[in-house]
Amino acid sequence: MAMAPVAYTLWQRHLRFDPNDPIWPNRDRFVLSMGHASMLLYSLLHLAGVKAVNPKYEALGNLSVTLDDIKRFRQLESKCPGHPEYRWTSGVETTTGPLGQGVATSVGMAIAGKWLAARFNRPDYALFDFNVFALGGDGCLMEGISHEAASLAGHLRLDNLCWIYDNNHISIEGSTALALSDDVATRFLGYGWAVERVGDANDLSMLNRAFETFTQTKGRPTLIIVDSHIGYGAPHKQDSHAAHGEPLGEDEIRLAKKFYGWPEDAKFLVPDGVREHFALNIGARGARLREEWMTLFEAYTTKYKKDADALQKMQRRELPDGWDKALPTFPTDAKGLAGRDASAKVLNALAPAVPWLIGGSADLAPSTKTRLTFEAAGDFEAGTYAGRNFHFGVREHAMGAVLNGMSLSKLRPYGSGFLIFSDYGRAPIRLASIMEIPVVYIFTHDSIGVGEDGPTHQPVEQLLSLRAIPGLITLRPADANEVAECWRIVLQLQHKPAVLVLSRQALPTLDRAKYASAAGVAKGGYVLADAAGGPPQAILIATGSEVALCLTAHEQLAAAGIRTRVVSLPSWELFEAQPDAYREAVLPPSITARVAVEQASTLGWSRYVGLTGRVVGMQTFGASAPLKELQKKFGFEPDQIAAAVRAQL
Ligand SMILES: Cc1ncc(C[n+]2csc(CCOP(=O)(O)OP(=O)(O)O)c2C)c(N)n1
Ligand SMILES: [Mg+2]
Repeated sequence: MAMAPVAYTLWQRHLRFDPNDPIWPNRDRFVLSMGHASMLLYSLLHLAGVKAVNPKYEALGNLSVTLDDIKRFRQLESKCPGHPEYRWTSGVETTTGPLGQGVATSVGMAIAGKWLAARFNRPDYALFDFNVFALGGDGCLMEGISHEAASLAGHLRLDNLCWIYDNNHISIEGSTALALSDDVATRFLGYGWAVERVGDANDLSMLNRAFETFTQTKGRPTLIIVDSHIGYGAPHKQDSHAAHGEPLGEDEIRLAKKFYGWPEDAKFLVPDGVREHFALNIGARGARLREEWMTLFEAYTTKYKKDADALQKMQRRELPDGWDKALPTFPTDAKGLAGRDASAKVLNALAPAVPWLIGGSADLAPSTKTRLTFEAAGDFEAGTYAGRNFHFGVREHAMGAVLNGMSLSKLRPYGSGFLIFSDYGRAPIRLASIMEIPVVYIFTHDSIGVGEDGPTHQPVEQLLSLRAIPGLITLRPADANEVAECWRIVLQLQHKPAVLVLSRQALPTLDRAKYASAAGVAKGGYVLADAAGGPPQAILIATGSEVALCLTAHEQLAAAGIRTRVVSLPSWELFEAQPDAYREAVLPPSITARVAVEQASTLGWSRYVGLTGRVVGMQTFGASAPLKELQKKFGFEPDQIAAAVRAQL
């Protein structure tokens, strides 16, 4: 209720958005970061007559949000779920609800706007100049992620970004004075933002001026602080946290309607002329702007065919033809290559063929090896926005949300860091999976293999916890050729995020003439080495750096006349998606002597080794010591693995 005038002014007078085509690439973005106020967004989508878009990106004739959906707010199948959900309700630009995520995601969208403009605009062809608006409350600004994201946005001088702060001094427990005494204006000035104030959320002309000032402000993002009264017009609940946390109740609703001069008995009333009023403003303006853009894009297509083609492909999350031609294969090498180094080679081979594959690191690129090193790659920096190497700073949480915003804008972003710090950015990874967007995460330093850095830097439960996120594809490749195959799979994902879990230390590049082809990675798991002279007596299952240990154990056991099979299982999710017949061929139910080896939490492995199998994994945190000593201490040596197999038999 309180923010309705703000949303009204923005949508009706400023937002460049065509309700008939809510995915038009150069539309302004509106993000409702305070996802609990979802009804504000649903009302806008309904009143503006926003049309539904199907999974083939076709705008259908029907409304995205019907009055019936609104009547069925928060009920199963309604297009109006409790919090706004991308992909479920057309016109919702990003899923929000976890406070702070929306504002941070909007930074990614603004970054995408700058990148697209720098890469695709030509003299007389301003294809991209959209603005990004995000509406957030006290909660969004209290969350740490907003601090990280605002700091990055200020540094990058994103003048296409406008946050609107609903300054109502109320959150769930009561007055914000309980826990907040920031000087928000000074805070944002310190980040290099322009700050404006609107003292009354009902003052449409002040709001209008604030948005106009934003569009004229160059070189910095804008924060508009709007003073408002939660539950405005509800006489007993206004300015109280009860207006946030409880239904107003029948009597209070009547009084609020009276205050607004509304028929007190009417429910779900849209007075005559309201939809027409929206059609005449946001509708007419949006249709005209989209039409002009389409004409511009047609001319652009004749003149810059290749770029136009790239844009079309990006919109559909397709890849350029022949993108995987440059995918390297690696020769057998006992000394081998670290997972991160193999990934660097693959990424740098593929990136020239996929120009919108862009990303970077939370200040760890020299360690994660994610830098694009070819000459044309460049750096994305304030003022020079065409670069492909991003520097997110030491801000893992914001990095995740920014990647989401970039992906929602149809770029193909990746972000990187140490696996241990995936915890810091877990919330946006989860949201990427809920939204079904193909963000790629490259997490290196994947285990106690980190060695001397010790337990604070050695992941134990992170891999398992990423596997627990529904829809997320995790991959922990065993050698350089598996790394290449992982990238082949990951880039083809259109609606799933993926995590590449890579080693810091060298892993031998396996002899693929002796062992099975790394193409097996596509199935998530495959028989890498099998028993000779009869069916296997036991199965060894491993991922990543432990696969080579298992191969050594397998050979030791073979010399002693014990027949084992070694299964490389880089991706549980891909393996689980295979037909039963394939999974049973790889892990025959009749062979119950099984040992799984992974330098991570053992939780979950019983799925593959059964109740009687053995898991060689981590039961505790690691320790600071050279890798060799840690392997010995925690049981990751071929002798110990072979002993586990013997015990199983
Ligand atoms: C990360 C996160 N923590 C907690 C919540 C639960 N929560 C929902 S709204 C809210 C209070 C938000 O206050 P504010 O943003 O000022 O919204 P207002 O009450 O003014 O509408 C909280 C704590 C949440 N949605 N997300
Ligand atoms: Mg508030």
